[in-house]
Amino acid sequence: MNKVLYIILISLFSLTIFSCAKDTDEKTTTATATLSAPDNLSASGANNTITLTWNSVSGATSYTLYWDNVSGIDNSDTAITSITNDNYTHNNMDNGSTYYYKVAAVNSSGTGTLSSVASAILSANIQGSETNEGHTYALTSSTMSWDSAATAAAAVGGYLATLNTKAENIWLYEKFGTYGGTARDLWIGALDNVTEGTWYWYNGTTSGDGGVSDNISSGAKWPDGSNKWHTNEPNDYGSGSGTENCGTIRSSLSAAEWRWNDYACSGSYYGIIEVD
Ligand SMILES: [Ca+2]
Ligand SMILES: [Ca+2]
Ligand SMILES: [Ca+2]
Repeated sequence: MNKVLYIILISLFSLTIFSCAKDTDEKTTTATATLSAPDNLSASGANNTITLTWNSVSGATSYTLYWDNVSGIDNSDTAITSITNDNYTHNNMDNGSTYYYKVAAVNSSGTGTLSSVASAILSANIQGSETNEGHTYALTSSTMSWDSAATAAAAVGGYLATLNTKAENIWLYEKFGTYGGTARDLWIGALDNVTEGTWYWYNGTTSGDGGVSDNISSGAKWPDGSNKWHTNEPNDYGSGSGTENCGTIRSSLSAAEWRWNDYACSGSYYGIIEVD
């Protein structure tokens, strides 16, 4: 073969290979990316059912929901696929567990980033459960003494709520203070049963917030200057000192009220359970 022709053919062959490689690279860089995580995943539990809602993601063809009854959800957990709405009703769930969820948007490139976690508790002793800021909250199914409410909380791995911020306080009032349309007082985890007038959270102190959570004495205020306790409360009302030693959110007042009252611990109210 002519040596010059041979070199020309080899050169053309190399050029063809180079061109093909370049085409492949361009296809990769222009492919559609997977989608970002849906915001505001929320879980509400009651009556063996958990209802989940989230913000829709532009470009999603469906959503995949991952769940388990232990925390630490990732894409190896049980998946519910092909959800075409931005909500899901999870039916026929067993009582006695806390259920954890994350959701991801799906497009032609696959499953996107998983959302933050939402959770709800189902228990025979609980009538409703909601998530806020990474904590699970639940309302006891009936009224009971403070001690019984604390026992019900421990039975699901929680405690009667510690109110760390005004936002948490108001959120709890709005979610549970008139749950099911009935205004009710709600046991929280505040006590002055050891030394009259010395209020503390029975579940322990909170560090790292400048003492905001732990200051629950009479006259205590949130950082915005609003009072934690209702007007003239706590008043240890009743015959003799130490009569009212357990804290509540006082939602039963005719005027909407998220602030607190002290009641006799033997009183019968609903409890707000908090689970970390
Ligand atoms: Ca709390
Ligand atoms: Ca008292
Ligand atoms: Ca009182």
